[in-house]
Amino acid sequence: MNEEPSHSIQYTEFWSGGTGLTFGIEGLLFSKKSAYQDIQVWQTDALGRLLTLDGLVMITEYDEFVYHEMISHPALCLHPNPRQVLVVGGGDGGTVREVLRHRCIGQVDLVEIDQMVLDVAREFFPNVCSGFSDARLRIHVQDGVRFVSSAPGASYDVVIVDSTDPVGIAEGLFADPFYQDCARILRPEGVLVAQTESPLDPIYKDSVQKAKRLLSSVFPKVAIYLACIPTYAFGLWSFSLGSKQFHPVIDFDADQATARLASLSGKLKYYNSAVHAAAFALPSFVQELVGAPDPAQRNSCGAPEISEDG
Ligand code: AG3
Repeated sequence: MNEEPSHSIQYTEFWSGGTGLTFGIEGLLFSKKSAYQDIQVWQTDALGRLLTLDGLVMITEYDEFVYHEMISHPALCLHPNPRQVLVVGGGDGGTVREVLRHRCIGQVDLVEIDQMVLDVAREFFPNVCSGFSDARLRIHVQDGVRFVSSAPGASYDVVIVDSTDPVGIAEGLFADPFYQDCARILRPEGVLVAQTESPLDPIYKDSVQKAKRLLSSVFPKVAIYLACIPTYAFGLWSFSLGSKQFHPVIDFDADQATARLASLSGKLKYYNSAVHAAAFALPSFVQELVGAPDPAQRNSCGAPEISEDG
């Protein structure tokens, strides 16, 4: 047994197979059942505040920057001139905060199904939802699948899907009709990015595979990228990017991205143009799961290839 100082309260997110991540807890700040899910806010001993939905970690103040920067900036920096952005899910506001750092963005639509998540963010996570007062933001309390199915064609430059795990209310956000609609509402240079779980997760690693397959039938360029998010199940997290025109590695203009990043409001802590290229380099077990990257991408990364048959 590992002898750690005993904390009188602990919170554990149970992963699969009796594994999990335990937080020492100072106190429970909020606990309510909304129309959609159980919502809790915890004050942890070491990682700031923690938001859980149905018992699953959504954000900690400690590492939310990694996830929110990485779900936003790769797509925004790939697009030559993003103006209108749709964020599906992400009611805590972290993704929107990152999108709004780009001064070229004229309008962001945030579609969150659960009003209580927005309220909890306002009350307990002011540094995460700091974009909520930005005049460029419109908040829609609505089901994301329905919003996207009724949105006009070619009306967004970037769509970001910041969902919970692919069960219950988020299931429709990992499915073909939703991706088809996302492609329809994106303009010809449009880029979609979705959080797609951990490739190390024995149960949810299928989500990465499925996202790659479904997006490939809708977008001409599809690539998976990774970031380490220590408080999410199994730590190594995947994002799936579908693009109509620009390949996220081959067509990525690092100088343009660096110039764009220099003009952001606020300072990033994780993403930069070197991280962009690195994030798309896939470990061999992930290549076996989702297929090897485009050969031109491999060359431009200088990454060693693994053979298609493993
Ligand atoms: N969205 C991704 C949550 C997935 C976490 N899964 C888990 N802990 N098992 C979080 C919303 C952040 N804006």
